[in-house]
Amino acid sequence: MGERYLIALGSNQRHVRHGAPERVLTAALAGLEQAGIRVVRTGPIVRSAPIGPSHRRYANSAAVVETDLRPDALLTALKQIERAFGRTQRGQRWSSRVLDLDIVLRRGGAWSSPGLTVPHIAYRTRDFVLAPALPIAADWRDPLGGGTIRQLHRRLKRAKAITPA
Ligand code: A4P
Ligand code: MG
Repeated sequence: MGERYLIALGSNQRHVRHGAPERVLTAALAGLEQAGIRVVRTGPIVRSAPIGPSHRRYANSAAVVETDLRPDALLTALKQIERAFGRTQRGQRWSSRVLDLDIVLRRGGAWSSPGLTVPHIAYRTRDFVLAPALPIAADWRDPLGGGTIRQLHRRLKRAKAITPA
């Protein structure tokens, strides 16, 4: 049947119609459904300071989705939704964005093709990905040996307790 994926959602810019980043994320979940991507579970919305050059705070969340789309086709669909939300900035990596949709994990295992790497290369050390994913995908296992979301989250908390960010 369908494939399951863990998607990370991020926003640190208002949308002309939807408004604040939190509302952008809620609207993005509806956008996924409209694109035929079934949202099975959604995590909480967390707020955090930006990593990288942007100065605006982020709202982040996570969703488990089910779809027949293979990873490349899913990425294309996610980029279409980002564009529909007016994400136009290109060139500067980590710049402010209305909506960022990343594929964090795929239930069926790792995936690598030009332009797409799953698991997402940076998710293991990002609290703004792991914290919203914890209530909905705690037992999902990193196919490259990184452990479960629960273990990754615990490890990150421990590391932070030793070396404050
Ligand atoms: N790409 C490769 N693998 C993937 C994947 N698993 N999921 C490629 C999605 N895309 C993937 O992404 C650049 C290219 O990565 C895509 O075209 C795709 O082919 P992008 O979304 O266009 O650009 P980006 O997001 O600016 O770059 P990047 O490197 O993905 O940045 P990140 O890692 O997404 O980080 N701070 C807080 N607090 N919260 C955030 O959400 N996000 C970022 C962006 C920085 N700081 C943040 C946050
Ligand atoms: Mg991205």
